[in-house]
Amino acid sequence: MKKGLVFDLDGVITDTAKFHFLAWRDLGKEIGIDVDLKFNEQLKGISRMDSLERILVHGGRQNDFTQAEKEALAAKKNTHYVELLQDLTPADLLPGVKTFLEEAQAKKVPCAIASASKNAPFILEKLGVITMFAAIVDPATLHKGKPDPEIFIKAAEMLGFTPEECVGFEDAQAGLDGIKASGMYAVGVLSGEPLHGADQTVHELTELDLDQLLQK
Ligand code: B16
Ligand code: MG
Repeated sequence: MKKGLVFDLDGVITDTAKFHFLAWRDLGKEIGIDVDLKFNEQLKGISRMDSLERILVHGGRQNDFTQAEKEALAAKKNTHYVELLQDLTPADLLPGVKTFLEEAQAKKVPCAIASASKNAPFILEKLGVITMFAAIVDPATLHKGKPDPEIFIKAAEMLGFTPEECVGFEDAQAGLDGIKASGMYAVGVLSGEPLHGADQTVHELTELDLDQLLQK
């Protein structure tokens, strides 16, 4: 019997990948690196600094910047990304999310957010669902990013459960690998690219029956 639900944010609760893409693409242009939609797939679930490192390697410029310069580049991307987030509203929740969270709340099944994004609290405020989460892991407190299971283990701990007592939801392969490595039951949310190793996959949360899921 499962007792808690642990959600990734980008790609599960809302689709902010398109804004990450626009912000990285523009930053890439400034430093002569082409970031296209296909390459952007590799950045899903990956932290801001690790995403920048991947972009620099992709463009063969991994040795061209000091740490301070890299931090300035990442900050610039984030400023642009946050600008793009200003118009987010509850209408930007992915299909079925609101109903699913409301059902969990009614059944007293606590929910947590395990997102690599340092902007998660701001995004959840904009979407009008921040009060539906009993815990939000602060990615700044982590030692390792996804696919390491640390963020999922921490989320379960914050809910007061073991990972085995939780269901995790992810749209990215790195995150899904982290969920499985933590010991949680993994629901993969498909958004184009196939996902490997999920216990169950759906295209949207409307396909799920919460009672059945809690029996897993
Ligand atoms: P930030 P998730 C991840 O969110 C995104 O998928 C990834 O593209 C992004 O680089 C990362 O958050 C960090 O975001 O720059 O806002 O701190 O999928 O883990 O919810
Ligand atoms: Mg995601």
